[in-house]
Amino acid sequence: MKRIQDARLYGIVDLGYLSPENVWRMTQSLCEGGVDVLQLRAKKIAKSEVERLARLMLPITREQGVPLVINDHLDVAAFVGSEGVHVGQDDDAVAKARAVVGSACFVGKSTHSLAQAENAQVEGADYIGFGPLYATGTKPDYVPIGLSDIAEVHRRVSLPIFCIGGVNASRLDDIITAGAWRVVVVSAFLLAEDVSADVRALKQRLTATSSPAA
Ligand code: 3NM
Repeated sequence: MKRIQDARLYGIVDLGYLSPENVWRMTQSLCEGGVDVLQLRAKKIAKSEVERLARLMLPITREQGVPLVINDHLDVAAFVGSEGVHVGQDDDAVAKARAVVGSACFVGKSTHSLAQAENAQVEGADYIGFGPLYATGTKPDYVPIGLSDIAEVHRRVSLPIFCIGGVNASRLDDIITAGAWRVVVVSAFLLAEDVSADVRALKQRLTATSSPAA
């Protein structure tokens, strides 16, 4: 199983972009392309359905050695035994999450500023998301933070930092130049014509470059 500490490319199966029938195929394509970690994000979907989808994804992600992260639903993560769980600023605290999911499951937290990123480290998160870098239809109510704090967040926070929000192939060079080492890509992959090929190409570019913040 890949370790979150070694992950560079984080994919999300977001049910805002695909229907439940396509989750199995999409999970395969993202894993085949080379995501290092994969999240199931299913806002406004019944918990029982989230659990069903997680159980559908797990044999694929396990086979590929890709940790599966459940967004928001701590109890689902605990039931299915996912490798990780992810909470937002308005969700449960990291300590609460850890109490529910146990020590074998890593806990990630969304952060939207330097202060939140530092707090998440103090709270004991295992990794953070940092963004949204750009305005994004996937999280439309959030104000983009731009690229200017990426280098600084890497100086202040020693956890794995996944830059997120509007990340796509055409912005990747700017994001890397700004100091990013790890990225999350959601809609650019889920809407791709050839998902595996796009994942593979972006991963290659990401891992071919080294960052001053690394
Ligand atoms: N979290 P896309 S931005 C799920 O900033 C999510 O915490 C964000 O999707 C954050 O790659 C975001 O389609 C959406 O822009 C990322």
